[in-house]
Amino acid sequence: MSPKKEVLVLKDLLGSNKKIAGEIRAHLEEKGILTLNLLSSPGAGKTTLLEKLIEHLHPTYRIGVIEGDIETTRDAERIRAKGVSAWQITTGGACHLEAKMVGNLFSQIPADLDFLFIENVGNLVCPASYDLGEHLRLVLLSSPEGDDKPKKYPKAFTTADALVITKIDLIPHLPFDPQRAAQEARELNPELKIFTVSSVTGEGIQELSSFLIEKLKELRTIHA
Ligand SMILES: Nc1nc2c(ncn2[C@@H]2O[C@H](COP(=O)(O)OP(=O)(O)OP(=O)(O)O)[C@@H](O)[C@H]2O)c(=O)[nH]1
Ligand SMILES: [Mg+2]
Repeated sequence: MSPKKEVLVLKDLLGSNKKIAGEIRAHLEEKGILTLNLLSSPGAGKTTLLEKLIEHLHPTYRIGVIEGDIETTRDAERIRAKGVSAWQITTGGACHLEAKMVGNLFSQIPADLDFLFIENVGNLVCPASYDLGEHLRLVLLSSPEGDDKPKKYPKAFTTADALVITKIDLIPHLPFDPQRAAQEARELNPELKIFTVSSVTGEGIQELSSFLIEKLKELRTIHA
């Protein structure tokens, strides 16, 4: 295929993804379910952060989790062990989730959820191009990855609503400057909300939980 045709095919794919994502978002808004898409490189701490958020939010809030991975149901099993429903999507090789994969699960997802978390495939590049119908996109950057990453992988940061700097308990052992990471990310996206958390010590989890609860209230006020 010529490069020009390849670009056109990609545009078509993204166009139809966008349409499905819009339908998913409208459905979720009607039900009052705040939906979050979590993006990061592999191992940045997405599932561990979800486990911690569940400890804070469940059972006061009803939570469901969609887990995206290339292979295995390990992350869904971790979430179920916390007493929360989880649906695993295994992409069999694809490096990102697409809206139609989320849409296919809809008949299984209870209509009375408060929060639907979608953990994307561990990858800081491809998932950034695919709207899944979420209301908020969280990008995680863990301290061992380095504070220079936002400008090297800009789309994940320009399309996100919030940056969550994870594994801050490790900062004393690393040449990682959270201020530098935050500044780079804000230069790309001045609107970005920034949180710093450790899923080991629990630092910052309360602040992030409160932000999510606030956003749930906003969603329900707007779509009452
Ligand atoms: N020190 C420290 N380790 C953490 C923290 N959060 C997660 N980890 C560890 O980092 C590793 C990866 O965490 P996961 O939560 O599985 O990462 P993930 O982003 O879900 O990984 P994938 O789903 O494979 O992309 C595990 O060994 C976690 O125990 C943290 O806040 N501090
Ligand atoms: Mg995971």
